[in-house]
Amino acid sequence: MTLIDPATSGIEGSAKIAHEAERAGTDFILLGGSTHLSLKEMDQSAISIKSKADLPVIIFPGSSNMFTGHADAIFFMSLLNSKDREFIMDHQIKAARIVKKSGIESIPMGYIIFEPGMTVGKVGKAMLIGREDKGLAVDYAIAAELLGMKLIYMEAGSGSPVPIDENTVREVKKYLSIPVIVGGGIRSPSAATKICGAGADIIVTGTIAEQATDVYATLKPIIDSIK
Ligand code: 1GP
Repeated sequence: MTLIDPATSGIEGSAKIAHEAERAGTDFILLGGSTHLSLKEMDQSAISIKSKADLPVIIFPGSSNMFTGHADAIFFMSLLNSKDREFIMDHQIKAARIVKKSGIESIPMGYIIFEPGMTVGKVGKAMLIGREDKGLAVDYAIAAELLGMKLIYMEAGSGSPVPIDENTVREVKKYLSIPVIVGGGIRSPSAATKICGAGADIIVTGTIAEQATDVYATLKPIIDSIK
């Protein structure tokens, strides 16, 4: 999946990244990831992305204000290791009616942030899980599955210097029946293959596409390495 944050890439820039990412073989666009996006910006970005790419667009919300009916689905997510209930349940309560009424596919997802956590760790007031703390990672992941969540997202934080340790991913996968997404700091085919080799079902990259002068040439080798 390719994460696009219109707060960083702009509306036209977001559509351009989506188009190039699609050519490179990405399967989904994740839209969001920032807390600074207005609903209008979300609407315009989703419309613009969909005009340039045929990929499904999934909202990856930073807050309850980021729901656009122009996307195909939303990760209805809970930041499970936040110490602030705002990110565990309050945004979800605020967004519930509008999401339900829209009829858009809502995918329940357990979001777990690992060290170093970067901006999302700070903003989300996460009690960060150690990169190699397999025990705690497994406990969170199983709890999410038992709560009925359909996906687990193991996040190191956008722009993290290193991804989550692949052995932690491997351990989590031993216990889960639901798919695992891994993101944060994945920038090379070797990092991608290590994490997918450990059992990750989906990987997310954001920063490399955002910063690339040639999005296609940057993403293609990574996507090819895991498909
Ligand atoms: C952020 O995991 C994603 O939620 C992507 O991280 O920007 O480091 O690729 P990067």
